[in-house]
Amino acid sequence: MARLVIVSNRVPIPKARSMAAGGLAVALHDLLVPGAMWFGWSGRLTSEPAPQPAVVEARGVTFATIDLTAEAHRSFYVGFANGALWPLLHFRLGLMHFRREDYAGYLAVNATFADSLSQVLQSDDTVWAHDYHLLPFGRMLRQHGFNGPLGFFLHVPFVPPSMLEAMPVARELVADLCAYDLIGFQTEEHARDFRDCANRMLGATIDGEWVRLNGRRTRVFANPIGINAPGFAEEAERSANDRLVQRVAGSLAGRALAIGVDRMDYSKGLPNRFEAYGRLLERHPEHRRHIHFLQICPRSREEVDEYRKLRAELDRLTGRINGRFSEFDWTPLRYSTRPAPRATLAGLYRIGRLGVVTPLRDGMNLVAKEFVAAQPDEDPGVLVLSQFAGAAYELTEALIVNPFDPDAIADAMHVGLTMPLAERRERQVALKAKVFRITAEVFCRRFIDALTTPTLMPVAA
Ligand code: GDG
Repeated sequence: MARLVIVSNRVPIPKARSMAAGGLAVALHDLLVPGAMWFGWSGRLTSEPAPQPAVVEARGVTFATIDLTAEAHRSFYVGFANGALWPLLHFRLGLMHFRREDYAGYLAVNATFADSLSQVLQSDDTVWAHDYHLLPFGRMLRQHGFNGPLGFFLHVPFVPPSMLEAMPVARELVADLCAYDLIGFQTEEHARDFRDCANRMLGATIDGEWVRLNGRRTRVFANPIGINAPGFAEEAERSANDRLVQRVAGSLAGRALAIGVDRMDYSKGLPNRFEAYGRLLERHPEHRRHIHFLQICPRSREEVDEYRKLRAELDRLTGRINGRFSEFDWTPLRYSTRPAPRATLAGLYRIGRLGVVTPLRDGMNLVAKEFVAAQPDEDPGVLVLSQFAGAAYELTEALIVNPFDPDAIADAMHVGLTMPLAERRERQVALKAKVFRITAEVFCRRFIDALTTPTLMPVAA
């Protein structure tokens, strides 16, 4: 069997992975099999990076990493990837900051990745690149003469042509993606939007899932990501004995726990969620003193201005809610920017009576799936889920809300808190079946199968 080479912006150091906060790191952790290679940035900034990747082996997997200069990292990662592409792909044009020099830096780092990987690549490898940092990478790897199967998965949403057109280099980016053999999106809607962009911006021909451009064809399909559901469910059950989980359970003193877990990111809808919680306490005073909201919110991307502003906003909102509703022996909102160990997180989900997942846009949202997997069958909690998370396409038995409407989130929280046990169980059975059906392993197998057996791929969807 051909070697699988995974390429992503960041390659976490193996022994630090259990603390990783971020969907991509968590998902890839389940995808890595012995014999595979993972290539990407080491996380180190140096003034004169070596052109050759540094190679280490851990648990049968080869980790090949390169360093970047601080300037390259600033324009590639802070400037273009997170300052322009991330807001654009999350429908936030007002936050998109496009600068030509950042785009030039983005191209240069992608070229460095392609150049450096080609030094350790074998001609019969299968290459799978991940996420919005690496849109032009496939075209550049082809320029180094690589002709093997080359796939790409976008973890974040994609946008319709009318929105993508705001990006001055939209045509180049769409054309670059067409150098891959296979492109996966989290939902069919995003796959369709990409095909529409290729058609409208480049005149590509669309034939079912296939996009034909300049004599090449690329399959563009939906392949929703999943979690290691059985493993996570076991971890959640085991973590009932985790000291921190026990301390939290004890501190609840019989009150219901509502839980939110998100990287601190403006796409996650945190201010609206906090406001919604305030409205719940205002409009349904019967819940006062009977609920604690725990929001775990590890800080991320603080180099980008908007993320620093978000932090200040959340500090303010937390103060306002606690200042207004707290009683001497009850604090309604607990908010922590410290990451929790994964086992603790699993245990906390399990004792959660409400999981509150309300992003304004999200490719999938793994927290929604983790919350479901962690619930006890006999007395499950209720998931409140944004209609704009990819997960909402699958998890239709959750309480689906429009995250732009804090009153709607508050109403759903009230419904969840008062839902009879029989209905909670019924919803949980359906949700759990879905989370256990499309796991990380299924996601990976579907992608690799589609990538390595192109002749078997259907010509029309
Ligand atoms: C991107 C897309 C897509 C969070 N806090 C802690 C912690 N986490 C873990 C969660 C979950 C992961 O990080 C977050 O995953 P999400 O899917 O919610 O979000 P993104 O980071 O934005 O991920 C997203 C995903 O890629 C996969 O394709 O679903 O749409 O944006 O696993 O549990 N983990 C630990 N401590 C924390 O405090 N250990």
